[in-house]
Amino acid sequence: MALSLTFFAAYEGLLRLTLVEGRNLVNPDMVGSPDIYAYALVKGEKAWRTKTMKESTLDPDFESEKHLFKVTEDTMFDGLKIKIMDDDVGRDDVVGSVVVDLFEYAAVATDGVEIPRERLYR
Ligand SMILES: [Ca+2]
Ligand SMILES: [Ca+2]
Repeated sequence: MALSLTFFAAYEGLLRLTLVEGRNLVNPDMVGSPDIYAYALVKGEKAWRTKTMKESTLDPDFESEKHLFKVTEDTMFDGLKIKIMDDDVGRDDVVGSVVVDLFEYAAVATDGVEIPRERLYR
């Protein structure tokens, strides 16, 4: 009898996202400052939206708002999508968005993940 066994680590579990702050964001409006809120999504899970900041700002402090997402091996590949939005009457503007590759952070707790402004695309 011959056999082969290969162990693959399963990337499945709970992902805790803590939103800390945004700094020096690109203003989607010609005048004034945007009314920032954030929106995060893992495929197959209900999207999560923060409250809109009380004051208009390009340097939002998210006060470490937290949310848990269930991640499966399938949805792991799609990553964590985060959008920073400007609350408007009618259609909201996108301030910036990013897809975070979850494999980079699999199985370890990672604090202080910086996403440079250049990586936020609109
Ligand atoms: Ca706007
Ligand atoms: Ca607005």
